[in-house]
Amino acid sequence: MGFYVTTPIFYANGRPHFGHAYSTMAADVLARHMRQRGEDVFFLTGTDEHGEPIALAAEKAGITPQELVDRSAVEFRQMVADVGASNDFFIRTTDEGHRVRVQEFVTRVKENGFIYEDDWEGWYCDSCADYIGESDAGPGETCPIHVEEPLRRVAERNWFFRLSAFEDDLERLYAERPDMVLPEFRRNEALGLIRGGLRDISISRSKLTWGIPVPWDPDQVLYVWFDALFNYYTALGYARDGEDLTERFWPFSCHILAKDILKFHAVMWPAFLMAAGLEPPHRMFIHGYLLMGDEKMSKSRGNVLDPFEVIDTYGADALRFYCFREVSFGRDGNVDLEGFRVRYETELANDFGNLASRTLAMVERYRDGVVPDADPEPELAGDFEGAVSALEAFLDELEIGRGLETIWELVRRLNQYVEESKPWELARSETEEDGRRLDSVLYGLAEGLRVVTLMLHPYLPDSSEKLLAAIGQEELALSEFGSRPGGYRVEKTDPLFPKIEAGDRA
Ligand code: ME8
Repeated sequence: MGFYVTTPIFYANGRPHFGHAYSTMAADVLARHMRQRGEDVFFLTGTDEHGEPIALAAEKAGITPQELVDRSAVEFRQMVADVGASNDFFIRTTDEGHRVRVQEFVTRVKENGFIYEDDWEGWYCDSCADYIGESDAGPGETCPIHVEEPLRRVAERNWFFRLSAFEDDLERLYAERPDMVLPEFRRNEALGLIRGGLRDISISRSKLTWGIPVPWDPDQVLYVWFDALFNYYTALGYARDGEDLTERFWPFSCHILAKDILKFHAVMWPAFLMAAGLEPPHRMFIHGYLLMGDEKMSKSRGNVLDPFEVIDTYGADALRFYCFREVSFGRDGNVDLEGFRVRYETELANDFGNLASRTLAMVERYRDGVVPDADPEPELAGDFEGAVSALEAFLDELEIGRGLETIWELVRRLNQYVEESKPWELARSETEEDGRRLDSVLYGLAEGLRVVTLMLHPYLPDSSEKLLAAIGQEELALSEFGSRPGGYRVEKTDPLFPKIEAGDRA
């Protein structure tokens, strides 16, 4: 069974922002962690390039939609690289491979009897690219989400998807798969939408040309969500030349997304798949919103955290660490520059950076750079018992923040161990017993550092690799405390998380 993790595909009409970076980092932590466990992993991200909002943005900018999405895809690819993501493929919905497969699916859904033609009249929000029910339109016919935007009255002859036919199937699916949608409160929200009754949805647009043509009615293009959601499935068919990955990875997907697109993923997507005769996704995790302090509203503009400036100054690891330490994954949470700096200094530089530099320096000073071949003290070994499986259990539940918290308890425990065992006093002593104890202490510290660094690798890919290289740990697989014998040489490294002077600050 493979492990297939995805981010939403981001709209190619805006600039990449913190929210996009956040979902990408989360998916990356899971992908890297599962690779460490020897799982067969595929990590997908990309851009959503069709639909009215994109056509409108291109018109405004005086360029063609294709030019707009080509530029935007470059920026999103850069964002993905900047946050250190290890994605296996970057899908663009303008890819030919995607288009032909979407056309196949929609044809299959029609053959299965779930698509029909009908007239429609109602409210439409250009920014949502969605129809708004009569009762959902805000006062003065504005969008309930884009409250400033007037809705458009539209009348069209369109193709419709029989979403209403899936109420019972969806209800049954949710009962059979209690953890398909996580966290639980989001699952309940989705169930509420299903139980509230589902309306059929229009899946084509007649006045738009920027999209995938409806195969049997080329004057219309497919509704952008009908096209976009299928990316999770189509990519597997053409991401690797000459190899179809579908059997290996579908339905073992784990979709990462935020609450804004819950309805599309938790209600429509499983229904689309069932209608095409395909397995619904294995899992999806709906995370919260990062609240970043609006430029206009924020009293001190100076405290707004720009993720890309932070990466330039402090590196991607620092940003990844901060996000998953600061905000409980699944909940909304505030992020700001001051909070970032505090965690950088107190946790990354002091807790972890110092633990690493102290440990390596003591092995150098007291044992000429060779970790003693000794047994660890039982108490320290005891504190590491079950640590790897605890981390695995959290990440199996996609609890990225709690996973990091478990690791951090060990980092703190190791620092406390340095204080308690006082290696510098043992080193001054002339007795054989203290010499042996120093061997055990140094072995335990080096071994603890190795184990936590491996566990931290998905969160801090760059700095962990530097440190693992310094201790000659080549394998990235998670490893139990006590499993690497001493007798190996370590090298010092430059500080992993250097002090950033005011002038260098983001
Ligand atoms: O909705 N905090 O694209 P999009 C955390 N193309 N995450 C955030 C966020 C925030 N403040 N703001 C955005 C689309 N996100 C569609 C998706 S999928 C088949 C099609 C993240 O560019 C979060 O993952 O508007 C959210 O779901 C996504 O960006 C929306 O990205």
